[in-house]
Amino acid sequence: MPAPARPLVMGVVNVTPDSFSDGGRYAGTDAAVHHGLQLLADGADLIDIGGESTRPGATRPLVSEELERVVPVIRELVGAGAVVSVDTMRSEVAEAALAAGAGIVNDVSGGLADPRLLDVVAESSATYVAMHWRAHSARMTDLAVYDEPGGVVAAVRRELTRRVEAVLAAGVPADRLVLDPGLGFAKRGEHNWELLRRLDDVAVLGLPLLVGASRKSFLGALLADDDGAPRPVGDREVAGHALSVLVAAQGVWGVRVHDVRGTRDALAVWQRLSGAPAPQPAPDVHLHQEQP
Ligand code: PMM
Repeated sequence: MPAPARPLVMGVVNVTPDSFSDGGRYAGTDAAVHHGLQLLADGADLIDIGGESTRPGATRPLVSEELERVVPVIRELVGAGAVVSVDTMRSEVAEAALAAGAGIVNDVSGGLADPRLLDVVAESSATYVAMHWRAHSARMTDLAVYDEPGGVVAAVRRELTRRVEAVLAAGVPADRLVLDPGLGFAKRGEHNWELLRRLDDVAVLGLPLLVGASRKSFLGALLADDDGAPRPVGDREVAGHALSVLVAAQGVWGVRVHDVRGTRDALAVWQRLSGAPAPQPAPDVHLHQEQP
């Protein structure tokens, strides 16, 4: 069987003072733009720009704060030729981001946090990423319970199916829809591993998948030292690259990562060995790929 195409590499720019993964390093517009340009130079296909930290227990920014964080960065990076995705759960932010040139709306709540966001996407030509989510960060750890038959995979599949129905009902066509299992969102380490082991069973209607494992705490726990202290966030990249290769071989549409250069290196090795074709060049707004 021919290898699936290389996944699109989505580089992360968190314009936040409090994200777990990069701790506020790109909180200002200039630093965020500079970082986005570096990710492009490193080989990112897409740049994901977010202004709300989703770390467990995080407080939500005001809408005005989120807008001030992301819109100028989106405008500059679109101007530099990037295909930009906005990481937001809010319709107002999605609307402003699309007006500033974003081509993808990456909604970690899959339309649950703000149902009007689906209408905004439906009225645009943007691609929509619907992630599996149960509640805002303050409550999500309490909801990491998957006791029903079929465990986490069956639950994520069922809950994503409901989201797909809502997204289609809002008028977003299926060929602009990408799903994400939401690693770490209302999930403990064992849930993330089970989902990664069975990604095929997560894909609903054969829709493409985006996977965001980069720097997450289940990798810190995997690499804990002899005393059980998790590996620090900045030192989890190699494990993330291994995962990017493994999910690439499973045919995912995209990987959301912080270290774009390392990811592209790891994927280059896999591509060379597997004969995987490059992804289709990312067009301006319409990024859906043929599934193998
Ligand atoms: N993870 C984070 C934020 N946004 N979006 C998608 N689609 N999938 C993810 O797994 C995801 C996301 C949280 O991590 P960060 O601090 O690296 O942004």
